Amino acid sequence: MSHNSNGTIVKRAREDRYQHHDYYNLDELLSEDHLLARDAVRTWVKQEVSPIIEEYADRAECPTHLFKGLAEIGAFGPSLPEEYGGGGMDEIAYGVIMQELERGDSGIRSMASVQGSLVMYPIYKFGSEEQRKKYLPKLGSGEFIGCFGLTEPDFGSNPSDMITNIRDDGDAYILNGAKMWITNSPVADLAVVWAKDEQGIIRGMIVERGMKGFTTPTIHGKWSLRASITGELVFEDVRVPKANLLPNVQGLKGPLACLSKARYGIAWGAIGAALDCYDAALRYSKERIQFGKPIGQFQLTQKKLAEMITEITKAQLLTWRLGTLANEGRATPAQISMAKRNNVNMALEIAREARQIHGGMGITNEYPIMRHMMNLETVLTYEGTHDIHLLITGMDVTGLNAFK
Ligand code: TGC
Ligand code: FAD
Repeated sequence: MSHNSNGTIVKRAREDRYQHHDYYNLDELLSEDHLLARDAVRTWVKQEVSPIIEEYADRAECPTHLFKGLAEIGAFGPSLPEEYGGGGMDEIAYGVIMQELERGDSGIRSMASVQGSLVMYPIYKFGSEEQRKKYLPKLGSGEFIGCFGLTEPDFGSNPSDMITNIRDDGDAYILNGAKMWITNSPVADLAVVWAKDEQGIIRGMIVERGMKGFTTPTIHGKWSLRASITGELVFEDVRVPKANLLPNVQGLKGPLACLSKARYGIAWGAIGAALDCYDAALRYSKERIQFGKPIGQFQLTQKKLAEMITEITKAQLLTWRLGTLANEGRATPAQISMAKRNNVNMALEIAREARQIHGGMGITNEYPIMRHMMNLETVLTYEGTHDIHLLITGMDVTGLNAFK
């Protein structure tokens, strides 16, 4: 912020002074391809996201023009095969891309997570060859925008109780119900929707904008993820052609497999948000003088910064190992839950500490801290809440199920 001659506050684009932090030389564990992908996305974020993000978040508006750019930098399905619109890279490349996007803003990472892991992935994994050919190249290039409908107004953490349903009607299914809190729904061309059939089995299907009875109202009033657009999906006797049913999966494991893919990306993404807060706080601690010294010279500030980089480094190691396991096809859903839970909570705590280091300035959009902090409140909740992931770990280590 600055003031004009009338004393009015004038907003200006925040300068992105982010510098790389790699305390344990973890870059040495990355391949040339990983580093190239990461640096390309970092440059894109500095050029395209940082100059506009505060203003879009302030207006609670999604920078939808960035969908095309996200496609161009390969952010949609980085680890899906190239012939199906993906990037043909490995899981660590996918991770570092998500990290850089979320360093810019969790909402921008969300745009990519949903498109790649929650829309392209289920069509690739569970769709017919016709569905793959029809939708994936257009999703990969950003020509189509997709969304993922699992959560309902009355069923969030327990999607298995969903009431959205389909009924057989000759060459189509009749879809009824509603989905809530759906990222990108108001701007989506298509939705991957999970609904129960007449036998009560969860099935996935592709619902296209324009189908009669299908609407996507916007949810307003969010104080978090303000640069991401969120809405509902409402189905009133929507005729969905049988050709749109995903043929190759039945049951909750379908959507949960997509969530595993997206939660993995979030585990990496959260490190990006944490790094951005740490970077800003470290710089501020050297520039801000109180009691005649930089505040970074006070032991209490050093404790905050030392703990931040320690937690970031632990999260980086956890995630790198998870990525290695994922590349070998050995990352379990419970391991992914542990990383998502740990890293998002770590990032939120770092955002809070970084805000303190910035004093009053920390609450302004002169710095990215408060925006990251507010975003991370959503990230802590979506894709499985902090406590749900704890219970997944608890179930894994005890063999006892706290949900049932
Ligand atoms: P449960 O009986 O445990 O499991 C049902 C079947 O699914 C299998 N499974 C998984 N498969 C793949 N990946 C996973 N992560 C899996 N977790 C479980 C499981 O083996 C079983 O298979 P089978 O063959 O026996 O049928 O199911 P449950 O009903 O007891 O639920 C367990 C629970 C609570 C962990 C699950 O419902 C859950 O994860 N709840 C949280 C819901 C959630 O995460 N919602 C996210 C909505 S999407 C979203 O937030 C997008 S935000 C996007 C953005 O903007 O970035
Ligand atoms: P609830 O399930 O009602 O939980 C409320 C509280 O109860 C939480 O603290 C939870 O941990 C706790 N709780 C619940 N069950 C238990 C238990 N067994 N033991 C202990 N505690 C428990 N969903 C989609 O399908 N697609 C999307 O694209 C999508 N995008 C989203 C975007 C945003 C901005 C937000 C906020 C959410 C989005 N979601 C999306 C929904 C998200 O996944 C849910 O909000 C989340 O799964 C939690 O569900 P809920 O909000 O209904 O909370």
